Amino acid sequence: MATPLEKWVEKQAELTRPDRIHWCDGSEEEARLIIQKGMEEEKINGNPVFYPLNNEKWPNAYFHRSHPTDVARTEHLTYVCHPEKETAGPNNNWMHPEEAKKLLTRISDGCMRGRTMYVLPYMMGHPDSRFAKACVQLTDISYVAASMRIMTRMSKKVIEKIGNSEDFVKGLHSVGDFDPEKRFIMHFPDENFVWSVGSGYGGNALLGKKCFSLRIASWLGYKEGWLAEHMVIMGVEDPDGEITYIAVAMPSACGKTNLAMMEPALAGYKVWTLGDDIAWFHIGDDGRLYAINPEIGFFGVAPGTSMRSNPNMMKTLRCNNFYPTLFTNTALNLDSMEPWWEGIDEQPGKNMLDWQGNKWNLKSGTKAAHPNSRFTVSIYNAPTLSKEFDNPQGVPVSAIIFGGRRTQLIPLVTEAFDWNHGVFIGARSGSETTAAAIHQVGVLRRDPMAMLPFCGYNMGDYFNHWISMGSKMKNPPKIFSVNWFRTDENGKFIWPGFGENIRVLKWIIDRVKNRVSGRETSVGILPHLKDIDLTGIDISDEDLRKILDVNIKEWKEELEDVKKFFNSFGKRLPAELWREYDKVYRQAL
Ligand code: SAT
Ligand code: MN
Repeated sequence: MATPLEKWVEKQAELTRPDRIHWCDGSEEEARLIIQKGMEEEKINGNPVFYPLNNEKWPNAYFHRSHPTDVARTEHLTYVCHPEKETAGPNNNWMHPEEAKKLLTRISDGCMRGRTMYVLPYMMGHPDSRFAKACVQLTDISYVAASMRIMTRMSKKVIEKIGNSEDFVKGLHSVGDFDPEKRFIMHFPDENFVWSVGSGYGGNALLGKKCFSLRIASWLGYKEGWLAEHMVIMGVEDPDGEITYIAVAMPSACGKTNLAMMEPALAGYKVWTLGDDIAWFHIGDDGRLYAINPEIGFFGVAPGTSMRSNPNMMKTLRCNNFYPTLFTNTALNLDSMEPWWEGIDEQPGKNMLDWQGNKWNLKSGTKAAHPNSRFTVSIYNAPTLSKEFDNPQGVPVSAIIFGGRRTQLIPLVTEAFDWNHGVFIGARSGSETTAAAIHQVGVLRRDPMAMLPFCGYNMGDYFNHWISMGSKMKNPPKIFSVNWFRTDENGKFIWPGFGENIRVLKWIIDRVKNRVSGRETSVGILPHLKDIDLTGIDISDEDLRKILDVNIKEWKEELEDVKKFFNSFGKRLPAELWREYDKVYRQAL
């Protein structure tokens, strides 16, 4: 008798009609074969899916060039298909599930013809964790199969675990013919099902990541009393050897990965990495909030990554273990067969190809690597990996930080007065846009909790859920806002960032441990200047004052904009958030 899983795979194969079906076991040998197939048989735009790289300099690493129209998440083609439009909310594109399935059935008819269907069984979360979820994704491209093995715990044991059960998360993925007109990423939250066609790009195609672990999982969390968030999880060890766990939400390409594995500039501090993108939170029996990272890899932005900005990532990328490392849409040095990107330590070579495969040199006047070019690498390569990473319970979080890219107004660091005020800070957060998704770069967009593109239901209800989670915790984390990106009159960043951000984390930890007092302002608690440790850096008091300043006149404009945004959720926006809004607004008058 076929299991529900086998029946489901069979049914998808009847629709998509692959030449072969390959049930993956997650082994090292299999990963090698899949990459081999990508080098020798499968093609994108006439080119091989993978090219081998210089194995001495970049062990076990491969280069991938995507279809030129397929380089970032496509939010306008991403839909959340609840039966009711209101449930999806103004923050999501919506289509009725039946209509969506009709459309995708039409597009997917025979779409895997001539190709191999890979059946990928994987866990999001450690298999021993009661928060982990068993998942199966089908895909028709080696790049996605190889990437999923780096990013998730892929193993044939998951098939045994699923056994005869219907309870597994389903993902159906096909690159189709990469036609942007036939590209859709559709979510069916009530069926634990994601269906993605026409794109091979990370967040569109690695369905365990944003699609399941955020959009669908946020909906599960809403119904079941937990949270799925777009956050870094890190441990900060202080000179006494005590580790404080912190979760940080920031929109894509704001430096989450650099932060998660930072080399602190203050002596005696050490950062331990648990995750750079996704956190699932549950309330523990002790009334604290516990976080796990459901992934086991990094899908990070390459440009800007260097020994200066992120030495631990450079070591991670050059480490050799049984997970390969992939580089997507970087430039390529043809003489040394090394990947190259803007901001890396070395100068470009003489014989370079840009991300599209065109001859390139410094005089070309274009970027060699795509601004959203990426690496896919195992977290087990990281020299900063926390020893708690595989702890099925997760780690207890003492501080939650909301950040974004704001060149003006938002102070370097602010502490919320209490949980609800913290939820307000998260909800009003915004960021100037980057290249991680297809839209205009550099405009301010509200991005509550950095979840606007990833919340799988109405954000008004999501804010309510956050408020109610706070009321259930005896010892909730303290909430903070940070902004590393304030610029001066010449457009130069005032705060040095990177490893120096430890100075801000130190203040946050000092506040968590009640070691320092703060300065109450109308927008939250700010540090006294003397409490930001500036040993060893050159930043003037005047500059520090500037980035820790609250200009209430400018805040008034900000609040008007926040109000418009809040109003878009109508009655679903919780009264608690309007109360927090009014408190700040009255003071800004
Ligand atoms: O494409 S991903 O969503 O995986 C990366 C990102 O935008 O954060
Ligand atoms: Mn992300």
